[in-house]
Amino acid sequence: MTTTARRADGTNAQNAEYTAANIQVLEGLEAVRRRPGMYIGSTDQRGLHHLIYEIVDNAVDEAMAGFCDRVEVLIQPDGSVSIQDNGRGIPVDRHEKTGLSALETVLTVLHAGGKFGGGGYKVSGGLHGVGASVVNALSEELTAEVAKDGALYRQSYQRGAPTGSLEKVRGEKPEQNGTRISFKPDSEIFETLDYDFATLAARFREMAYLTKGLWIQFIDLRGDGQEQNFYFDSGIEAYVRHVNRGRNPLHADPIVIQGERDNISIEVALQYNGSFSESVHSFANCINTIDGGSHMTGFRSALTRALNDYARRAKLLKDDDPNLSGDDVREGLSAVISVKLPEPQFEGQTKTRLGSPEVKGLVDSLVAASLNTYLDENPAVGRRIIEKALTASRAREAARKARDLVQRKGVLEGSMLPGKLADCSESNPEYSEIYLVEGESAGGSAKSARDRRTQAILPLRGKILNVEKARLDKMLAHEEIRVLITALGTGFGDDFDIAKLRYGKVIIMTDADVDGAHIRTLLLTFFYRFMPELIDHGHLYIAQPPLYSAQQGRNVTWLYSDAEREAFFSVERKNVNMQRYKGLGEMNPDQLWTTTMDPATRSLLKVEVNDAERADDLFTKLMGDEVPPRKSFIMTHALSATLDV
Ligand code: 0RA
Repeated sequence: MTTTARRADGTNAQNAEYTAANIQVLEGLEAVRRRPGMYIGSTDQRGLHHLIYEIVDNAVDEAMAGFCDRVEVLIQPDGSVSIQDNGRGIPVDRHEKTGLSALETVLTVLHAGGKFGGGGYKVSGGLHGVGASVVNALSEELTAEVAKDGALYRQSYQRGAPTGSLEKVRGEKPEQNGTRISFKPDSEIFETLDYDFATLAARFREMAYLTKGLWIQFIDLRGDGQEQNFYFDSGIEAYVRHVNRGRNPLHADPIVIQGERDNISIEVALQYNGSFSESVHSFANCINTIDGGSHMTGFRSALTRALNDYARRAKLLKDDDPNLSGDDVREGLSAVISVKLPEPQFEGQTKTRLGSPEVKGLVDSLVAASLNTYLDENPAVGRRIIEKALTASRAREAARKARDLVQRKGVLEGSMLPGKLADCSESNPEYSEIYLVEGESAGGSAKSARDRRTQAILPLRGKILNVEKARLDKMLAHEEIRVLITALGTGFGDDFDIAKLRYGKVIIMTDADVDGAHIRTLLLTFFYRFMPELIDHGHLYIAQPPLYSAQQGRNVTWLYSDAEREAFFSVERKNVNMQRYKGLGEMNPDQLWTTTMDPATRSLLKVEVNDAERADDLFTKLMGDEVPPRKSFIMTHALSATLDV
């Protein structure tokens, strides 16, 4: 089979090479029609908009290359769209490889756009760069008109296939070069032909900001008709002003940074406002890189460094102050970063992050150097920005503390019981009790000694902190306290709920020595201060281990105080083996059970606060800042003073 193609100059070309190429072309376009989603994402309104973007991008590329300053987008009442620019006009001469005109190649060969012609693009946009051929394949009808060198050329297509050859329109002598592509999306492919004016307008606005000096006219002839024009002399500087409108800018004019190196153009505009949010938009070749990438990374690093350097130079940060963080310097920041480069690499699932690693260092060094200069020349602005960042830093520190508190509370409310807790099997608090035991070794003894059905053991390591002086948040930073609260199950602070107490008796069991007394007092203080209900409802107890054992043959007598000891020796005793117990760990589990833990034989002190005021006063005295007299005072007075024995 041979196919006849009429060339732009009106002659016919017949050859096998062309035939093979043409079959490939038709197969390519057929593939697009079979699986449109692969090329434009979807066939809903988004996909529909994508067709327009694709063609407008090509015109904007021509503008970025400096050959075009006007783009008109026109939606007709029947849903067809035409996009016209005043660029050089798509070339119409014969394309080497395909034997077709360059225009037909662009419109029928997948991915051909921008890759032909010696004067191709320096940079190329396009959302996915699928090219005009995809738009052509998905259009019922498409007509391309090119005004070039005083002549007008035209060619039409249906669903991607040319309906005739490229013709030179007789009698037309256009004075200006340019391109107009008009197409009607295929209703067999698209679920809707209903464009959204506002969505399209927002995109055109963005493109106009990013291509300073480009005029985009958008006319919608459907319904009552609408028109919007976008033109920004100052490009992204105007973009930043737009973002900051109504946001109370901290300085009158955006800071503008521009430069070009290694064929990569970099433009940054930034302006702080009174808000707390960050609004930084980054683009690579006019594509909105919503996931950032190397240009964003370079910018952030430069901003943080330059502002810290300036703050130190200007003595707004003292030598021993920590640096401002990235988050601090970006609070209330509005910025636009736009880079243009020959072959951008996009990464990520949606290709919305710029890879191109070489961009990072270029942006970083340009932004840092420019900011340094700007801040030195505009110290009043510099001071305002640094003061804002310092405020952000302080607020962040306060928020962090509050958040820590909340998070810890979350831990306390969780269902996870601490690992150190040897719980009992009884879950009814009426029948269960928990021993708070000082030290691991005593804890071990108590675990062996206990009735595991009703008695839980929680060993507490070392000295719990001095709760009288500690604030709520500091106290919760203490592991032992968190473990204790979790084991009790009541929650804490505002969330305290006595009904959730997991044990009817909370028993403090400490050594009968100075340290034991100290820890006991600390625990009492904690409960008194932070869980007074526990005392009010009569849940808090103190275990009474013996001080001495007196062994006579097989008889062992346990003596719980010096008074008992004296009474014991007030009668004649022979061959008594007296032992003083210093620590709970010195008793074997059997002994601990019979003397201290067996409900049938033990004695417990119930903690009662009869006179709250007096107790409060005492605790304050005990736990105040004067350390030296404290220990002896605790030993001699604490228990008797606060406890109703
Ligand atoms: C490459 C080279 C030349 C023009 C274009 C591309 C071009 C493409 C589009 C797409 C939409 N509008 C456009 N305008 C121009 C010009 C080569 C020459 O100087 O002839």
